[in-house]
Amino acid sequence: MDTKLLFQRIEEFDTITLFRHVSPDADALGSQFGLKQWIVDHYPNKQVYALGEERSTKSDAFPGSDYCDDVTLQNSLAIVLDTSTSERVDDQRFLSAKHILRVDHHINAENFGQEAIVADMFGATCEILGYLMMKEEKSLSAMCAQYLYSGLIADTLRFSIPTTAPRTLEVAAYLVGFGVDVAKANADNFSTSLRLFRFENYIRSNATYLEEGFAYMIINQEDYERFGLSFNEAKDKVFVLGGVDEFKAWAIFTQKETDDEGNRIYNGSLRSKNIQINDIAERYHGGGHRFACGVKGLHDEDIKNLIQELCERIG
Ligand SMILES: [Mn+2]
Repeated sequence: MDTKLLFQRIEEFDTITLFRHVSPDADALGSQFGLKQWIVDHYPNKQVYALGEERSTKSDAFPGSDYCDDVTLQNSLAIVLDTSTSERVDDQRFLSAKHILRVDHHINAENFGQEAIVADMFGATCEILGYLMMKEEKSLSAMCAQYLYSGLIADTLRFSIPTTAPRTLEVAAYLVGFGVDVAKANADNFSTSLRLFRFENYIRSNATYLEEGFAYMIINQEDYERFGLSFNEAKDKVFVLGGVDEFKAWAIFTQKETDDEGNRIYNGSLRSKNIQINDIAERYHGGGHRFACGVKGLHDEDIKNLIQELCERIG
């Protein structure tokens, strides 16, 4: 990995726009605001914009987005974070930027932009940024380190996913050395509201278990609305089914909308203990990591077929 490229490009441009993916998670937001903070700390005269419309409700640990006009954006260096396909970039104006650099830890699905720092063995985009800063011996403010650490523990599930490496923990140690409030980062990411706690218990009580070692839950719109939740609040609950000895793989399908014919349309999150499943997800308008991926736009029939394919793979 070229550990100098990111810093060279930042040096070269006076205006820098930072982009993340739609439905941003803590790694998308942490990498975006962590990098913004770093640039602001080190180059007070550069213009830096963190862009993106969509926000989940559980993101008060991060500031709001900036506004950037089209002309300013066209003259900027666009850094696209944590996003593997161009269509998933929140704010498609990134395409008009003077130069596009991508930093991502997803499996390389599409080459877009002029340059990329892509490393799919890294657990988080925040881990990549922290690694680059560590290797180049950059100093960080406590705020910058806090953002990066938050994204790091979110995507690595507190250093418990299979790709967690000595490097992951070295990066974490490097960040914590700049004054991260570790307990706050943990609470920001993993504490839950009473509404969500009750919804999570509903999932635990009602999930279906198949003897191949697969557990799943189909959640309809009226199910999550009964708990006072929006789609965006309800869709991220796949972790609820994790950590069960009997489950080799698990999934949650959440109804996003109803099509013109009245059919329910679902997005899904798939997880696997140690069997690759992302190639299956790719056949259902999805993809992601080997053991953690998503699918979208599924009808009831698609879900049935997908479950069968997953059971054949793990059974
Ligand atoms: Mn990520």
